[in-house]
Amino acid sequence: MSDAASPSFIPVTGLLATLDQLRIEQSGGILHLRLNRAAKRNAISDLLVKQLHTAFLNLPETARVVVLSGEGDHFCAGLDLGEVGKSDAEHGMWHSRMWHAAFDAVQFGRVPVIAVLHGAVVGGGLELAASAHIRIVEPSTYFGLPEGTRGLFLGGGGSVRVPRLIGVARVTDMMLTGRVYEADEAHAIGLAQYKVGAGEGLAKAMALAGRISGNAPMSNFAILHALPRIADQSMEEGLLTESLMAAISQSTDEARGRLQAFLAGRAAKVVRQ
Ligand code: 1HE
Repeated sequence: MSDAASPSFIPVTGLLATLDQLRIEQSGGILHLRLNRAAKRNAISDLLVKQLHTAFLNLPETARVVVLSGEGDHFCAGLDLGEVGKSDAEHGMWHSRMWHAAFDAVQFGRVPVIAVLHGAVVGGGLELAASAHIRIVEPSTYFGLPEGTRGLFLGGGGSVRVPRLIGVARVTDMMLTGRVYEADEAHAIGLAQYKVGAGEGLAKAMALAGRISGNAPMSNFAILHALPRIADQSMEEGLLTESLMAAISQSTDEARGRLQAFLAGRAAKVVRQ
């Protein structure tokens, strides 16, 4: 992936700079976080998942959007298979819960996360990508869930998040038969919202990040934290949650100012892109 889209990014300092399994840079409100284990295809070791958790719990106050990508030729090869053999059932349970905590911090953190995907997005790599809010695929991207062939099961929230994107039947097929979805088909079935040309993922992410940063913070909060909860609620509960969120959002000074600006002809109209 080309870096040309992000010339003004500079490395972060402080705690986040100590996370050696990640490479983290910031430009204004955009934090670019790369998985930095290319020699192992960004396979997720215990150390990497802990560092991801730390990073998302300690985002700089100034960050308004995170762009997540992978160094090297692949986004992520999933669980570090070199670490699995040590597991008994109790360790396996806590290992999975550690991943849940980390990926919950990605999905239910303070800021929207855009994943720029290329090469392999497999196993735990897909579980991580599914925790992001926006997924962009380049033509090299492919998705797989090889857990069945390794004698494993999903453990990073994938059995909860991936069926919500593409349905239980497709996930069942991927896991039973090893079916791999290439970028075009993955985009068509909803594994990614955007499909771009080779090397264009980061530029697309930066453009989307700019738009997201321009939203009212309370609206972004509602989109991240209320929308997925509403989807999991009964219709009656969902409608009530929606009413609460709508009332809170529209009663902020930010909303009042934005509505007045529109009515005075000072705000952008909805435009076709
Ligand atoms: C790894 C891993 C890994 C690569 N754990 N070390 N995930 C998988 O079953 C995917 C396994 N990986 C692959 O199928 C391939 O590596 C790829 C298709 C992703 C990339 O192929 P390639 O040809 O570019 O790389 P490579 O030569 O296979 O791997 C380069 C090195 O990375 C090599 O180590 P080296 O020391 O010999 O150089 C590989 O061993 C290493 N490597 N992938 C450990 N995954 C919470 S539950 C989640 C459950 C899962 O995620 S199951 C799916 C696991």
